[in-house]
Amino acid sequence: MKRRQFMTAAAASAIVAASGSVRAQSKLVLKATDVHPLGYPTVEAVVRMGKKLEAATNGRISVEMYPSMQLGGEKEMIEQAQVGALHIARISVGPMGPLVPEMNVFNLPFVFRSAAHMEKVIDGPIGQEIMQKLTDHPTANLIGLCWMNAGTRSVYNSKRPITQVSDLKGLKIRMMGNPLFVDTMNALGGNGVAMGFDQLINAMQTGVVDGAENNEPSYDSGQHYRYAKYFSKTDHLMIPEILVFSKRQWNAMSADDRALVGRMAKEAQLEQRALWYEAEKAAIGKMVAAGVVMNDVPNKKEFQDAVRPVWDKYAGQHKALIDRIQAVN
Ligand code: GTR
Repeated sequence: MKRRQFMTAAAASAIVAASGSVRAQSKLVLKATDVHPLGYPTVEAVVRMGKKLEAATNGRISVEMYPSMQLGGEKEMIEQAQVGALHIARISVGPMGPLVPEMNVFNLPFVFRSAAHMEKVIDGPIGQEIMQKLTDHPTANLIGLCWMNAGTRSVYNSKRPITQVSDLKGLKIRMMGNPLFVDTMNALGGNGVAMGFDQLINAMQTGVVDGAENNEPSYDSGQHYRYAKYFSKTDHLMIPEILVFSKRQWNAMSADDRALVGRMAKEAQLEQRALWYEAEKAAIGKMVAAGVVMNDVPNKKEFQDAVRPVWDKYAGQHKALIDRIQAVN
């Protein structure tokens, strides 16, 4: 009896050891998604990150990319990452603002002076702190991996060029799902309509909205120019994007694997940036070729003054943070 018990224990520990080594070597396929198509800078950066992870782990860790809203719109992507149904999601800070209040500071209209200013902020301690707020958020269930560039957002519509604030009067403009953006459009005199990126084409086709606002690469790759040919360089928002990782999966990974993913994500941040500037240039070229009517806004200050009520409503609670952002140069 004694002997039998001993053997059973030995057999059990052999099984435990075997399953441990199987676990150490078992393949991990990280499911990643993005609203944008293959080739878009954010998608390409994550695809490249996957190849690097695969090379660094001899194929043990890889990334499977689901581009073009294959897993739903941005809201669905966030929800799926939160429950661990997917592992990596590239999302905008836009819809994260209501969840992580400090992130909403990046969503304030005209908060950054220039792309260089924005990059300095996200690359520095403020960027790190704000990303950490997301990671530490008690119910978000997400790990913030890195920032990405998304240029500036400008208004486009099917009716007329916007050269001054009053041109927006009466226009229904789709905004991202965050009350701050609806308030921004309303402060400018338009009618802000919140909806997902995945619903926008249909809304423009059916006249539910007259247009939207976004950066040039999204306008181009989303083929929004087919429904809204007036693209007016309002540059009212400069919202960075983020790569998030499911906390559930993160907690299941070894410290080494986490460090590796974290390091590669940091590299992806810079790789995406270079791709971003190329894509922006290419998109503008394609917009010209597609006959988009583009115009500059001669008096930006008029737009900045018009969104003061948005600052009054949302900025007060973050004054110290905003002062620090403005002091970065
Ligand atoms: C894009 C951004 C997406 C999404 C989209 C939108 O510029 O990359 O993540 O936020 O805008 O307007 O919903």
